[in-house]
Amino acid sequence: MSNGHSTWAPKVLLLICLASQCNAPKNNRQQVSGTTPVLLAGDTLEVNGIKLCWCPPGNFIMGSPRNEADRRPDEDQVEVTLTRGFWVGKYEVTQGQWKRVIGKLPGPLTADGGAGENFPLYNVNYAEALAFCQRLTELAHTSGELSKEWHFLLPTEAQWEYACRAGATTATAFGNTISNLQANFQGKPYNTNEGGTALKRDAEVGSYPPNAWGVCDMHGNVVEWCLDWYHWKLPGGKDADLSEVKGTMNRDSTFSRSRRGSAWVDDGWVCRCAFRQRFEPDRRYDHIGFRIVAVQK
Ligand SMILES: [Ca+2]
Repeated sequence: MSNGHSTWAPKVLLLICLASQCNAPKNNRQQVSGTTPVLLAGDTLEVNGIKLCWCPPGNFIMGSPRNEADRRPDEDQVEVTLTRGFWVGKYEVTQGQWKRVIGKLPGPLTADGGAGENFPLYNVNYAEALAFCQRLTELAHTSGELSKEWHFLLPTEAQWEYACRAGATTATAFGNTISNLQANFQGKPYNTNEGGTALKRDAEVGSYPPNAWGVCDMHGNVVEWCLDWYHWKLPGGKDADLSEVKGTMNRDSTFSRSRRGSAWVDDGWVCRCAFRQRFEPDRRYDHIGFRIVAVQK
């Protein structure tokens, strides 16, 4: 996709301001009237050294069709409209970015999880991930890199799946198959005998090909926290946001947040765009991290 817009900060601010003035077109383009720039899906932006990809407003079918191999019953399809475009992290948040924005890592590093500036952050709970978003927002407002009408957050499940699919209606962003040539998971590839080698540990972010909108590692590497509470039924409709609505209760009467995207410990079928998991928000694990979005307030 076009990466024609530079990451030069004043231009970035201009683009964000322009985006905030737009209505939702039906195609994958964010049109701005007159001679002003046009934001295209996959256009890039960099804030505080963190690369982001543009996800235009649009409609999509969230979840999986009944005939998709290995689907689960909490993936029944719904139609979703996202009326406003948003920026999504090109990569999972890295350990280096965490150190720069927050300081001390939130949890221990492990041998399998990996250590290094470009490895994804993990062993982070939901509140800590949100605190990162809040601090990054403060820094970006102060530096002028982000308009005050925008802020960083975790993606809703709808935003996550929209960015993962990048226009694809297939089981994965790469078609109805996925292998270790395309994503970091272990175990059987999905719907293919294609090879590749499972690392059986984390990889540096961006070690695998991006999807059509330039976003990397939506399939595999670390699972990613979403903003929403987990609801058995997918939220459909306009700008679905279940971050304030507690959903399906766990057996022990607790509630879970949603997490998406599979990890280096998972089989290939878990990499499907529609695959969903839950996790109690105060817990942490060495294969669960997050990625950010920038959205209008
Ligand atoms: Ca991931």
